[in-house]
Amino acid sequence: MLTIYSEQQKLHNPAREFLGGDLVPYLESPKRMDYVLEALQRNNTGRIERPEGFSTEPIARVHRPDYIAFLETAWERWHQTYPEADQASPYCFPHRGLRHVIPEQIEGALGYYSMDLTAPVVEGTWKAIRASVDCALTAAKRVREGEPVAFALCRPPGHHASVDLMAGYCFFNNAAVAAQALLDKGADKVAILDVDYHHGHGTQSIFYSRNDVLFASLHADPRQDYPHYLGHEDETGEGDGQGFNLNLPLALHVTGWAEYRRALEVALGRIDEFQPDYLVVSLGMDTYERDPISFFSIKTPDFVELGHCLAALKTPTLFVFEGGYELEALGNNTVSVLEGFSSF
Ligand code: OKP
Ligand code: ZN
Repeated sequence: MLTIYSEQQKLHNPAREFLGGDLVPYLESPKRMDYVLEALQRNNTGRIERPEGFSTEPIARVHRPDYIAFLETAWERWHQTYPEADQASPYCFPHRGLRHVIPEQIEGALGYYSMDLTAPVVEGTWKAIRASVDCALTAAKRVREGEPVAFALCRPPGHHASVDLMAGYCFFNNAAVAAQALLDKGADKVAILDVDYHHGHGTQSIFYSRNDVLFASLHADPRQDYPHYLGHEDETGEGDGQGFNLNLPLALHVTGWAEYRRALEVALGRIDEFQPDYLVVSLGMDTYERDPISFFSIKTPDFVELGHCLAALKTPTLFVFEGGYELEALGNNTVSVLEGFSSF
């Protein structure tokens, strides 16, 4: 399977994140990609190519122009205010009852464009998030040109980023930008299946009122885990998009492959009915039993079967890498999905 990867993605390398009332080492580390690359090479999964460089135009099809412009200069502005700091985080947000006017000052603006504290901006963030989108767009282009399937080894991930908000380690929504690019280049319908442990609330909100993109997601019940405020079963789309959003929340601690597979069949049935021109898979590997921040118990061989199930749709497919934080097994688990898909 063709993989698209860029070393530039390592430039986003925050040292710390807030977790459990403390500052801890940043989980979404550049090392994650090394573990995946090593496993791809060890298993001879196929060519690994660098992405083409795209302009911000395809990003602007999904994200608001002022959000894109903010991200481009956020580090510089922060650095002028806090020359000693190695990362930028907001501390204050336009919550209920407050005005949504974009503040001049960088900390206020950061809060305006952030849902939470888990997407710190550092010096290399802009280059890395551009490279991450480039990987998704290049892989999409290859699939459009006839490659049956491609894997975009993206990082930082994207599925929590919405039109004008960063959240959950995400800045630009790589899967959403790729899906929109496929539509802009002539596809009529694209399905996005999100198998990350966390609900892809950014992707959901981007396409919530659209019927040319079906969004289906299997994830931790938002009553029990991040992103806490979106991802419930009764969110089914609005307006033209009514019926084109499918959430399958699953309970923590009791979801193994048997339970997961039942929900997967529901999602695959809906996708099959939708008859998309392309399938984009938001491939999070944090459903794994030993993931440090997650509570499902999917095992390595189950990921092979997941790949099989996805291939059964017989649809040109783009895998876009999302979460997964158990480094030792991350490579084998990712390769398991891709090989399960290819060997169907
Ligand atoms: C990003 B991706 C919960 C802490 C959650 C943020 C998680 C972001 C996940 N106790 N921290 O979907 O893998
Ligand atoms: Zn996740």
